[in-house]
Amino acid sequence: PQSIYLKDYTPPAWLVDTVDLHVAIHDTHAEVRATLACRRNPAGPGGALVLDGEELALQELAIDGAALAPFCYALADDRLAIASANGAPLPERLTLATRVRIAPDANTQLSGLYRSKDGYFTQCEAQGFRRITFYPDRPDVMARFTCTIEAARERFPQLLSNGNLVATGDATDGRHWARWEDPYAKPCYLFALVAAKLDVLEDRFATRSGRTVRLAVYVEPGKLDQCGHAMAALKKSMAWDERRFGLEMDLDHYMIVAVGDFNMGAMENKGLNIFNTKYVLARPDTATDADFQGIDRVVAHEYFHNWTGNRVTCRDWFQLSLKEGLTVFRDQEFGADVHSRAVTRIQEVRALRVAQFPEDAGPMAHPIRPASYAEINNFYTATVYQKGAEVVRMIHTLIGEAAFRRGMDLYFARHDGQAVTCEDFVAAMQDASGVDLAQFRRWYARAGTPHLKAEGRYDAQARRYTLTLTQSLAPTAYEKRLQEAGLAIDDGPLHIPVALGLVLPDGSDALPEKTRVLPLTQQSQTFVFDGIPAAPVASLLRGFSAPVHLDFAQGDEELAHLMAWDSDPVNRWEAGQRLATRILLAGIAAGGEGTDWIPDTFVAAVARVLDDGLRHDAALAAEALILPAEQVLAEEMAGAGKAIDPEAIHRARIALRRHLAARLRDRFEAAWAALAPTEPYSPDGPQVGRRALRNLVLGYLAESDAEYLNASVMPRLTAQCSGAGNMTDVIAALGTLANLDAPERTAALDAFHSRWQGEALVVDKWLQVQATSRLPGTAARVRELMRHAAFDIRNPNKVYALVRAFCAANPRHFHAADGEGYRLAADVITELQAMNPQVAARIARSFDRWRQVDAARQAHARAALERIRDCAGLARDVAEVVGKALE
Ligand code: BAL
Ligand code: ZN
Repeated sequence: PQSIYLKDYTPPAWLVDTVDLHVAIHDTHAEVRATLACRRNPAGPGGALVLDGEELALQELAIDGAALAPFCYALADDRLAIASANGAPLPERLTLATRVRIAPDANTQLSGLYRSKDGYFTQCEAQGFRRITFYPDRPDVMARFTCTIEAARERFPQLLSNGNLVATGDATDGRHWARWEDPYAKPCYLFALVAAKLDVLEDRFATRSGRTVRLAVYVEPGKLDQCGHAMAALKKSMAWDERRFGLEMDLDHYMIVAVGDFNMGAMENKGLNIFNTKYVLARPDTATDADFQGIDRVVAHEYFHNWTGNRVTCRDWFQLSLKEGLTVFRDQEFGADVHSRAVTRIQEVRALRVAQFPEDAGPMAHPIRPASYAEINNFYTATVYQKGAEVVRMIHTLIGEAAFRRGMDLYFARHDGQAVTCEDFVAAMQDASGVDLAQFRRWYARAGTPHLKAEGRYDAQARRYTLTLTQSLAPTAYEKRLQEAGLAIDDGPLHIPVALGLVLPDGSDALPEKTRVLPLTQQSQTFVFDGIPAAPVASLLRGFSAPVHLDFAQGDEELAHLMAWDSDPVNRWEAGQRLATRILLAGIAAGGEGTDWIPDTFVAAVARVLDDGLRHDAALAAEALILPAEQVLAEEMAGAGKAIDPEAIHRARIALRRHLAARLRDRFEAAWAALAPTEPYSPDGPQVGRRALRNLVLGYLAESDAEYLNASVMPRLTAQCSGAGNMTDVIAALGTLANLDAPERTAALDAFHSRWQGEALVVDKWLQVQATSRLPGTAARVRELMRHAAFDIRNPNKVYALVRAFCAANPRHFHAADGEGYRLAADVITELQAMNPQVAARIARSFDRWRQVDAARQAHARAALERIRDCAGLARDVAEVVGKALE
């Protein structure tokens, strides 16, 4: 597919000041009338009035009240270009009126206006509005919207859009209408409309300036008992944004609508967020602790977009990380403040390693502000979001909290109501802090994960520690492509904040400020620390201060010292991960066979972490006892230039778990008993950590020999599946059972399905635990489940729960030596791409690392990719992903 380039950006030729929409929903179609007050942009390139439009049946077209003769305009599949007004040149200001028909019931892409169950919903980011009406569909065209919705009253009692409800009324034939007016100019990607029968939970929030905002969470009838947590999260987010950033809600209404068919997690439409049900509905018996926390974070994220995204938006889609990286940073900070800062950070680092580092090393590698793309929907990625947040975090680290806040204030003072670039954000941070961020800007333009090599030396006589840091960043597929297109690459060194601590033999910090941020700006730089009384163990990148690969030759003893003493909890965790990774790589080299490669010191360290967790922080211990993921180990192999061996990785990881289970059984049993719940379930506070650790321990115990497993562990697993009152414990046990080849497995899965078949989100969990099972035959079971009544390929959540879980979270089966995993993925992608290209393209990303597996697997993967590539009428989304994979 054709790429578009950031360098080709030109301002819009025409601007739109106001939009008056009238959307009438009928049984067979919807009719959309749009009246746009347009004016020529004095800063634009001139020329015709070009409007985007897809799958719109044009009924009427008029300028300033006069119908346009066909010779005045050209209508193509994706646009309408108006060159003149019935022979006269277009006036500088004009009113354009269009009437189109659309078919929301046939809209399986879930972009634009579509039907879900019995209601109608919209998703306009990035380019869905052009599927509703003709419009210059680009974020730098900002207009004030009025929207009137008309539909049958009985079937669609709620008619919602952005802003304030200004009028309602009855129409003929049992129909009614509602008119909404949004006082803020916005890009059309923030437009939203809902016509449905929904229950509503209402509340109020008093802003600190004394205004009252009406809050409403709309859900499918009968689900009101599942939306209290989302409402509480919304109120917490509003209070937090006032406290931390001085940002208040600016509308009288703030509505969240939950819908079961949704491509993304949620959408920040102005005043009318539309959410995937997954991030709204929760009750202790239906949702896990992770679900509750996911709701907190996504509700906060969408709310925070009201300022970072809506009040100040993106000039073009290359700037997507301007709003997404910044808003993820904000929701991360919210998570850190309302939950545990350390645990939140550890989970972010883990997610970055599992998803973003592989992306940065694969065929779809791109910087947080890409210079080109073929399909913008493919760039809602871990890089734009998570690495984008890391880049914002690095600015925060370099300039400090107070200057960061001043930078935010300046950003809003300068750009409120504008569509701007990443450069504008960095400029505000630089100007407010006085810190030169010129070199830092390279983070926006370079793809790939930098390597940071560290070498430390201690001179006892001089009481001096010397640290030499060297950075390197090899070109990725992205840079090669840019070069082929004749575009320059700025490959100078990056500005990397390296947060360092020096941990003394007694465990204390040698530096008076404990942690010092070293600004690494050269390719290689030496830092000297005087007055260090004894040989320290360096703790580098505390808090994961930069998204890099660290290459630092520290011995097992040193890592064990950091695990025990580092004052930074993230680096205590990190030391454990590095030690475990080293051991597992040795195990992988041994084919995952035997246990000679497991040192006793590691077993002792695990025991210590467990004891510590029981005494202090169970949540941190639970994080520490999760071994590095198979995907992370795969990246380690690839980084060392070896072919990824998914079987050996899997075997080694299980062998280590079994060894720990055997050696530490008594400790695990004691922990299981000590962590028994003592109070009624709540998804907050220390309980979450205790449950996480207890379930983790149960998972280890389930790795015991058959005799102990059957006699002692299986009864607890089955009892927990059927008897626990909360989904966290139920699903932990069911997930463990799903890995066991035992009759109890089938019974538990069947019982779970019977109990929960009416709750779509819980059924997703049932699909997911089966898709991620270790057991042989999992691919066949996934195929069987695709034919089960519980599965629906048109529902993204079902595809994510079953197919994406299999492809992305079950590496051993996805990369099966016989190619069955790849064939399964190709079968789904070829079927799905015609219905929902966005979701199909996400599944296609599972092939990102196909060139890193062995030759036999590569042959199977290539065959699958070529089959997708050759599929008739292949959607652009999938064509870009597969095309880049095969380059
Ligand atoms: N803007 C798309 C959904 C989100 O990132 O909030
Ligand atoms: Zn977002």
